[in-house]
Amino acid sequence: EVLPGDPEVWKTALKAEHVDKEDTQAVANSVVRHVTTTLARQAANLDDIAAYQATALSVKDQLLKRWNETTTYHTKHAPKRVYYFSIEWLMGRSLDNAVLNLDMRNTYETATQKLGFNFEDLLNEERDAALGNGGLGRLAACYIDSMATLNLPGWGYGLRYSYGIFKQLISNTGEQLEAPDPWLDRENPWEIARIDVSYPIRFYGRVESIPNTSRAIWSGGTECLAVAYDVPVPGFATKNTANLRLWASRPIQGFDLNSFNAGNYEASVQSSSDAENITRVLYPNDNMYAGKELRLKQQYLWCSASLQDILRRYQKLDLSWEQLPDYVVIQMNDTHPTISIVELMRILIDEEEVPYDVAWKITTKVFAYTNHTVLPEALEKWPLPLFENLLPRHLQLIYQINLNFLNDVAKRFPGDMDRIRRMSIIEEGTPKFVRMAHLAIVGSFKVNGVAELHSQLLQSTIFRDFVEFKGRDSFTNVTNGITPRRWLLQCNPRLAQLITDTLGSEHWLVHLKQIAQLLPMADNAQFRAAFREIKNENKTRLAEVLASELNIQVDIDSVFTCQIKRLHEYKRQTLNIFGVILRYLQIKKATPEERKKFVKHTAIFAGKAAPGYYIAKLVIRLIVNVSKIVNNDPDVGHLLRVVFIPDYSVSVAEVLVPAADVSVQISTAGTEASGTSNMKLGLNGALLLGTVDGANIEIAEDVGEENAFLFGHLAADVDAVRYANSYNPTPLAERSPELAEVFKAIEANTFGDGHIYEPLLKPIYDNDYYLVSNDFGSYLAAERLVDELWRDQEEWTKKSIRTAFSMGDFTSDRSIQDYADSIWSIEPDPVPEN
Ligand code: F55
Repeated sequence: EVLPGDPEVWKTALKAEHVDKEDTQAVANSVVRHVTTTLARQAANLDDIAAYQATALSVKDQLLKRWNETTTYHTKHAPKRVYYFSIEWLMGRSLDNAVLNLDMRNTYETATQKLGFNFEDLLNEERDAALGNGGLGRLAACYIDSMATLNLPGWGYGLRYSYGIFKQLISNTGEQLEAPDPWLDRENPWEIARIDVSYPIRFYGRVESIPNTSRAIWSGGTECLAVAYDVPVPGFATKNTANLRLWASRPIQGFDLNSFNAGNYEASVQSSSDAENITRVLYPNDNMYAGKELRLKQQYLWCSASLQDILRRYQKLDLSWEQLPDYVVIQMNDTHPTISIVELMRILIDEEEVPYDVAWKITTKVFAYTNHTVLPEALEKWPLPLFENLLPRHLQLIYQINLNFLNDVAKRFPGDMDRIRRMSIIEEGTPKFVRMAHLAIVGSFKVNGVAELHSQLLQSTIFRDFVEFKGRDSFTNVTNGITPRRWLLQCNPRLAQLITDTLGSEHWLVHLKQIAQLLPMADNAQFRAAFREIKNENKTRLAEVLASELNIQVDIDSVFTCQIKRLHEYKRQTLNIFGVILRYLQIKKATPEERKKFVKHTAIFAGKAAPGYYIAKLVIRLIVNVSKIVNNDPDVGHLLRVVFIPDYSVSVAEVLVPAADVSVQISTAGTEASGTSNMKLGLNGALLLGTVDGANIEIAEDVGEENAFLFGHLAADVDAVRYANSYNPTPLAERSPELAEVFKAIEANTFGDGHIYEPLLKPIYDNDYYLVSNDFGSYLAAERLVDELWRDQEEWTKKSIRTAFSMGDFTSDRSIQDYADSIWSIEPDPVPEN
């Protein structure tokens, strides 16, 4: 490498910058340098916030060196790369994760201690990067961790929202209130603003076709800029550092000079604030499509900027466009980035003058699409007039894509007009709609679901026509996974240490299958005691938080059941809270003698409801109001506690997950695509109480059905039960006498005004789409098995150990390896050690 200027000065300077992993003094120096220079603070008045920031900046310096080496190496080596397009990145906190991955946790802990700080306190000063709603956004975060760890050349692309998912407050009446999440107020030490990396983005305007070509000129409308912010993502125990590039929208100019000069100041700043508004806030819906123009602007800005960036990088290689798929693969996390298929076509045809058919051939070798839901209300479809107004050229290209596609369908299935109507990218009606999932399938070389059952259901139901047209090989499954670095090493350090000590090495953290070697330890009484001791310590830590933050006293000898996920009818938090209510009624009815026989329960709930989702919010209200009555009833004593933890987040999950005894995964069969909290909780030893749905099925298979509590109707039977519920409904008391008793108690104002819950209860009386009444009986039976097993703590611990150590397949390393092998065709490319 040629160094400019005096190479000796360079070498000495670079050497002075080097920090040895174990050099506490060098780490302290680097922290203090940030205190005194970057933050301009003095040692004497340094609070935890500033100490955290200086520590984070020091760690970022370490990451950036590795990031630089990785990008320099990959630029030279030019391997095929994967680009993971996700509109959500639910990263959580970075400091603990980074020092663990760098193998510098002890050094930083000691260094900050010597500077007068408690490292744990500093960790708690960090705000979560909560740029996601739930499973989909957290999946992207686990995946980029695994891409870095597996040394795969890959980048993430997303949006830098000024405000992440809203902060959830609970009012005195138990209602969810939303407040903004100002996560950037204290600045973000983990990002680097690349003001030199920005791209223009156009909206609206007009299209002029160029005669005798497929080309057109799109002009007019409004323009803004997408500016890059890079977040380095370290791999575990490797130099490779991935990049997460997030775009922020900015005006092209600070203000409009014409209006300004004419004295119209408001108008002069209007267009610039419109531009800034595009990436202002994350849309807070999960599994629910909203159809707002601003959201389509977000999607287009993100996709267009990312593609311009990728193509600029590719053009430096000086190859033909036909070779693009040998160097670039784009994985679409759901349909949100589908417009990038059309954007690539537009750039190739209109700007690069590639013939239409050649452009289509290239494009359809670049994209692959992951589906995350079969729920019809979640499928993205844009009203055609809105779409045409905002992206007129893209709509033209979609028409062309659709025309060619439907011609091919007609050739394969002559005369089958109904099939053509079903498969069209455009849905007929008033208005018409653009069906993004259809566009995503047509433009991709591979489509995958996120668990076996889900992938099967996709192929046999909503995408069936497409399987018949494109062939089975275009459809596959990649079961989700979670990173064991965050979801075991970081959140449960004592269990991680026990595993490392017993196995004699840390290799399991990158080869999770190895923990299966510990399965025989379930029969070792001493190991069981150690394992249980760790669980109890984690429960104690949670109990302390609940006491200090929520003023709720819980008994750590009770069984901690955890249902921690977004609120949604299909996830059936209802089943759980109705079960709690029944337990409460039974305790109330019991004699003091009988009460002694109850198993003590602590029912823990956490999760946010979409602000516009009335029924989901009502479920929160019911849970909170039940908790108030139950927790303060002297008849109940320690037999039952109900806890709703407000403002669920990644960092809250890191405290809950290691403390859970039971993992509550009770969606209506066929509705939860995969689930990932089932994996986090299982890996930390929680027993699965679940329906035969999503990844529960694969988890139960691996841990052994005798170690889990499965219940409920099967996916194959749901339609028939639904049909019976709505066309020939039997009274609720016949479907479930226990549930009828629960509803009666609610309606009798046992938990406050009963009538407010009518919108929640009535649909269950009337047609019970989610089979709450039909599954309640078998849910209660499963709970009885839980209670029975809890009475035998040795048996319980055996099953808990077997659960944890059977989770080897649910690491995101395995998922990412599956993607790399069967979809992306990319190889590890580790940065050489020097
Ligand atoms: C967010 C916005 C829209 Cl418009 C649609 C969906 C979402 C969203 O958050 N979806 C989501 O989280 N889906 C979940 O994805 C997980 C990861 O694959 C699955 O485990 C889970 O089953 C699924 O519901």
